[in-house]
Amino acid sequence: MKHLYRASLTITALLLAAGTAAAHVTIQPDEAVAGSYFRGAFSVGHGCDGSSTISVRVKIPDGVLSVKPQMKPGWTVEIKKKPLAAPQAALHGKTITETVDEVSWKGGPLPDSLYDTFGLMMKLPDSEAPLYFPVVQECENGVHRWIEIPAGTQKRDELREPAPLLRLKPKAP
Ligand SMILES: [Cu+2]
Repeated sequence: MKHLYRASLTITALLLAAGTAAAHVTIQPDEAVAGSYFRGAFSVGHGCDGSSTISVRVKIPDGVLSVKPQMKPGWTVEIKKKPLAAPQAALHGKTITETVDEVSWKGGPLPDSLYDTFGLMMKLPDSEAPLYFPVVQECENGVHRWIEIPAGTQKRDELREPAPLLRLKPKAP
């Protein structure tokens, strides 16, 4: 009986952790093929201690190119660019010398009682290293900095404000 009770406690704790983690800012889908053109969305599952979200700012990791944010009625989109180390080939025979460094959506407000998603289209790097997209979520009162990246053997669900993670899988041979 004791074992059963302990097992149910563990399962409950795991479910709670999963549920809470899912309510953080995450990217969906959270897995993609390396080197592919990918469309994902940052899901904002809650505000800051009950306060409404008024801005979502996403830092684009190095190696991600051809970034295009989703247009969202009621939100203005700001795109900041950074120079590339070397010119790169892009779609339709174009060559690019700069790429998107940061995207921010301002507006709303998005109440704590509702969720919303903020989409991005992008070209993923060929390497299969996981990609972290640090996000700063500003609210009418308060801020969440989803910018923590696990160091060494640290687990992601040990972090208080983990950065959204996109896992990359190899291209099909
Ligand atoms: Cu959360």
